[in-house]
Amino acid sequence: MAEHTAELERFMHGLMRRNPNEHEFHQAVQEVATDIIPYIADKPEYQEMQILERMAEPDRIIIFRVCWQDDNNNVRVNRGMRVQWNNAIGPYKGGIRFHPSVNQSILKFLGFEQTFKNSLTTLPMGGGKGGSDFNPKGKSEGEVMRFCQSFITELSRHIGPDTDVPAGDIGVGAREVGFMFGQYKRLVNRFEGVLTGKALEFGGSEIRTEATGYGAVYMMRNMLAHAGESIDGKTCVVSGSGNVATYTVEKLNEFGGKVVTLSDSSGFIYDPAGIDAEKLAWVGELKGKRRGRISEYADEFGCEFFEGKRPWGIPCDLAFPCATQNEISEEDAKELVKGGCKAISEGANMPSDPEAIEVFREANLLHAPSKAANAGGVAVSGLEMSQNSLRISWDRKEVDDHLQRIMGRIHDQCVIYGEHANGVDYFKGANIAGFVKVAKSMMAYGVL
Ligand code: NDP
Ligand code: 2IT
Repeated sequence: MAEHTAELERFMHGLMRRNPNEHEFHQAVQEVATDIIPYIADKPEYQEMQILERMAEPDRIIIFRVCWQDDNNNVRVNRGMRVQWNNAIGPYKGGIRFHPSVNQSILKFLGFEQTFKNSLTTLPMGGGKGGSDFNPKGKSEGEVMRFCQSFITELSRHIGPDTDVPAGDIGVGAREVGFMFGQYKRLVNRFEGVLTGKALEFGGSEIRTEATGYGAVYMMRNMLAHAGESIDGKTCVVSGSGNVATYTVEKLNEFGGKVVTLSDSSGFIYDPAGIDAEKLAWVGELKGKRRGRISEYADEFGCEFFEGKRPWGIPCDLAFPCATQNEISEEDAKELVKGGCKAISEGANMPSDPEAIEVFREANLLHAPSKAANAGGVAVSGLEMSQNSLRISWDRKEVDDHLQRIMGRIHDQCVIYGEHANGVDYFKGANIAGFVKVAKSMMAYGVL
């Protein structure tokens, strides 16, 4: 163990020196390296070929200026970026995030994580991530369209259905994908599956919109089943109120769970009566075209809104962080454990900070890491690519069956590599299972 700690320190020291001030990126790599270094300790071929070192370096990062004009004809400038992390097992694949916090560290952590996540899906997809510091909040439809067209005009030189296939993430949904796909198609004069998350009318897949949230719930169902439990009758705490949160709530309701919270960047609502289908539809309206604040839910349905707070202090059986990275601190984690939480499925990417993970580990909670729990979204993106290549579309049941099978396989791979005397370390299981396929492919290619 001691020699693994020394090796981890050496590895992280080098990584931090080469990538200064990229805290989210350091965090994501450290979490993976903690499991991979002991795993490859008796596999000298991986060390000789510097596989982990190579996996911690992106293939390339493309950075570009995005100019557009707002409704008052002011010229605006944002920064666009695409991190093409690793294409050992398939074309680069991963979402695009529009949020003012977007920077190189965040996109590198997401691209790195995506490589392992996509490998876990068992589909042939490499890892990538992109985005911009553009803030879609408060922008008109025309402004969003002009921004998207400008962004994709530059990015179009670097992507393609067999090269790099972007999709949505925070701030990028069907509307933005539509604007980007339309402009790409116009530029290259080809109708091809270059983006996923498209609307059904022009090559989108059934269930893609729902897939990340549904998948996070399937992962929870699988973890609970493995431990002899079920979702039925459980009280659930969910954060966020966007795409992933909404469909997490929908599936939890279907499985007999009771969801009592939702949040956004201004605070959370606590509805002890439960967020049923009708209330959820209202949230969809609120957060869709209207882009309203979740505090309005409290006025509409007569419950409490906690300004500037996160929902982790509310007693629950199950937790689903579905907003953003590092939204569960050590303190939050202790609150969750104190409130009776038994299991967590991470809909958001890297929502638990390292100290929080340690709290959950010590309390022996069932804890599915994001790279396993939210892989349903990119898995159905992979199925959208397959359908585009075949020029056919499958019905809802067919796609949902695939999604459930894939989430089942992800769970089982975590168990294979993560089972121990007192349960399953889902972090370790996901890290090793995600690593193996990419590492073996890189070995086969020699020194690249
Ligand atoms: P949306 O843009 O649809 O929703 C994001 C939600 O998170 C909103 O409620 C937003 O609140 C909240 N949020 C965003 N940033 C912050 C912040 N800094 N602090 C507090 N709240 C915040 O995004 P998605 O639902 O698509 O994404 C949510 C998470 O799921 C992200 O971590 C994303 O990477 C991950 N994910 C998404 C997938 C997908 O298919 N869409 C697939 C896999 C993972 P507000 O409206 O106030 O900004
Ligand atoms: O983080 C993620 O997995 C996503 N945002 C979805 C990526 C995709 O290509 O569907």
